[in-house]
Parts: sequence; C-alpha cells; structure tokens
Amino acid sequence: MKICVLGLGYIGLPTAIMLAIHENEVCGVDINLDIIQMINNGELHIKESGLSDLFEDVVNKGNFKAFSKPKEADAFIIAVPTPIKEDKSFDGSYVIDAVNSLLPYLRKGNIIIIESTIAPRTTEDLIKPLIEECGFNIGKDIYLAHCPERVLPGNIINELINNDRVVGGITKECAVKSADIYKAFVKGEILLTDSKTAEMAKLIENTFRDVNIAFSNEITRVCTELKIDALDVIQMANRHPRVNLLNPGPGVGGHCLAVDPYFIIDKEPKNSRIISIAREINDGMPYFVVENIDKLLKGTANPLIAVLGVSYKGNVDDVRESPAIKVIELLKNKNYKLNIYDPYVKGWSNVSSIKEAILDCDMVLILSDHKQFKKIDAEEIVSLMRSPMIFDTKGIIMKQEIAISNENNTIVND
Ligand code: SAJ
Repeated sequence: MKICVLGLGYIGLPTAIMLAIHENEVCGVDINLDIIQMINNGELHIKESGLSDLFEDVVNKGNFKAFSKPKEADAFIIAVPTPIKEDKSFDGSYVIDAVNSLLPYLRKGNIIIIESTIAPRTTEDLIKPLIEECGFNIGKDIYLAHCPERVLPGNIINELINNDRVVGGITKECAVKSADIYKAFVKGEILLTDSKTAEMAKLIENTFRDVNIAFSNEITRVCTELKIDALDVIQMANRHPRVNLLNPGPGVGGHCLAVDPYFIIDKEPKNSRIISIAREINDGMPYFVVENIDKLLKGTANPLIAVLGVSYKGNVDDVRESPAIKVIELLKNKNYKLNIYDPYVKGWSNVSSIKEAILDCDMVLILSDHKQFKKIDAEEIVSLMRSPMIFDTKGIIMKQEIAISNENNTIVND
C-alpha cells in the first residue's frame, strides 16, 4: 500500500517507520525542511528507544522517504501538532492545513486518518466538509476516520505494537477500511466506533490522568500544611484494592496532559469544572515548589541550588510545557544561583555532571525522574554539598536511609 504520513514528529515518524517496516511504501511529509533533509540523509531528529534500529532497516529497504508536499497515495495519515492558543482554545489550524495540502492528490477510494489529538466533533464538523467541498462522498468515495495515537513517549515502539487501538469512522465502512491499515502491525485489539466517540475517548484518557495527578498534588499541599508525609499517605491509600493515585510532582508537562483537557473545556466549559480545577492545581505546582524552596533556604546566604532535570518527565529529551522550566524561571527571577543539569536535554545544562552540579550547593532540587538520578546515592551527595538539603519533587531518592547527624539538615519532598 502507498501511505502518506503528514507530520514527522514524535508520533508521525515512528508510525511512518512502522508502516514501512511492514512492507508499505511510505512517503513522509513535513513542513520543516531540516527534518526532511535529516531523514533522507539517514538521521533521526528525535530520540526514542528502539527507533534508530527500525529506521536503519527502512532506510536500507528504501521504502520510506521524506518530502515537503504530499503525493498520490492509497491512504493519508495526519499526525501534526494540535496546540492551544493563548486563550487556551483548541488550535486545529495545522490539521486543517494538512488536510487542505492533501486535497489536490485525493482520488476515489482513498483513506484519510486523523491521528492528531483533536477537540470533540472536529472530524465530523470541520474536516468532513473540507473533503465534501471537493465533490467527494464520505463513506463511498473517501473513507475518513479519527484514530487517536495513544503511545507513551519513552515506550513508543512497544505501545504502537501492543496497545489497543480505537478507530472512529465517519461511517462504519470508514472505520473498517482504516482499521485494515493498523492490522499490519498492531497486536492489541482494534476497536471500531464513530469519530466523535474516538475523539472524546482519547481526550478523557489524558484528562483522567491529569485529574488524578491533580488530586495527588492537592493531597500533597494538604499534607504539607498538616506536617504529614504525602508520599507515605498515598502509598498506604494505594494498598486499597480499588484506589490508585498517581504520583504528585512539580506539575504536569508534555504536549498531552497539559494541553488536551483544554480541548474539552473549550468545547463545553460549563460542565468541565473538575477538569478546569485540575489544570489550575497542576499549573500551580511550580509556584508551590518555589514557595517551599524560599522557606527552606531562608537565612542561607547566597544559596546555590543544584537543579537536576529540565525535561517534562524522566528519560526523555522533551521540554514542552515542562514544569521544571517554569520552576527554573521562577527561581531565576528570584536571583537564586543555579547549577542546572539534565543528561537528555540540550541547551539547558550549565554544568556537565551530577557531581559538578552538586558540589558545594545548599540544596539539590530534583525535577525530572531520569534513571541516572534514581541511582544517586543520597549519602554520597550529601557529603559533597555545603548544606545537605534534598528537595525531591519526584520522590525518587527520598526513601533511602540517610544518616544525618545535624538535626538542622532537612530532607524534604513536596
Ligand atoms: N506525571 C505526574 N505523576 C504521575 C505520572 C505523570 O506528575 O504519576 C507527570 C509527568 O511527570 C509529566 C506529565 O505527568 O509531566 C505527563 O506524563 P505522562 O507520562 O503521564 O504522559 P505523556 O504526556 O508522556 O503521554 C500521555 C499518555 N497518556 C496516558 O497515559 C493516558 C500517552 O499514552 C498518550 O499517547 C500521550 O499522553 C499523548 O500523546 O496523548
């Protein structure tokens, strides 16, 4: 099958490579000419475990190439970004542009799949009319579906293959035809539905996670006031067979959980109360972290903070909506001296190792749960610090037994 994948980012590129591995002829399309050049030179612009080996295979096979414009194909898959605007409303302009860009190449019998996360009803209300205006009948001439991506950055290849897949067609035939494309590589179940159900299901998956984390973050604030260890409380509560709280932290980042709930709020604000408050709580966490740092470092002359982690979560190089960056900004505005270190993210570190970051600092502030940080020996770092204080917002080294003789020394979590 000839398949054109529009958008070669964290989702489009692995999907295109996976389709090419399974004997499809794949044309990748991106508006960024640097990305096209890199891919056609056999280089990847994103880091994702296992992706480079698969990429090498398709480069050798010669069935995946990148272009700046779509080509005629049997199917088109759209995986372009869907940000929010300044006012937090849904910005579907990249999806609309991508659909418009493929219209000149559209032939009867083609399949169009939207993988980008979109506001509820977008496929039916915004995309379907664009195709119908060209004289095509959806469900007879062209098959249109929303098949949301659901893969976890850091585990994309495994989840592309093994996750269940929701395929929402404008008509049943649209869903069936679209599902056939995924059968090539998906080992999970492929669930057929309509497009608006698929859109909403995808959005509530991420919103559920955002709300759950907001609850843990709220519990953390409550426990901090009451001088109770929030992590212990959550751990104990999670031993109930029907309770499963996620981990509190410095806030929620990434391009999904911190963005997608707004698509629901934007469409139906009056009934999205919990969703709005959860966003507010999670966005407030960087301020809560900094307030506590102020309290802990009060009285320390010219404090130096070792900031470990810049990315939005562990073991990835992605800084989109990263709460760590918000914390760093707030600390810089307060003129704190910072040694910043992240082994994954380029352009943010001002020291080149954990040890260099920590040497003679007054506080170690952990903001991302990278595997390198999980290996930190608390006892050892404490011996390198000027005043041994660890603020572990990710709860990754807190549980180590640390022998500290001076009772003024503090180990805290948020
Ligand atoms: N986080 C916490 N506490 C937790 C778990 C996560 O504070 O217990 C924070 C992370 O540190 C990060 C943010 O939440 O800042 C989001 O991280 P994540 O690992 O929960 O999710 P993403 O954004 O990397 O990927 C999510 C996934 N959605 C779900 O698990 C429901 C993924 O499957 C989706 O495909 C992806 O969004 C997407 O593209 O929509």
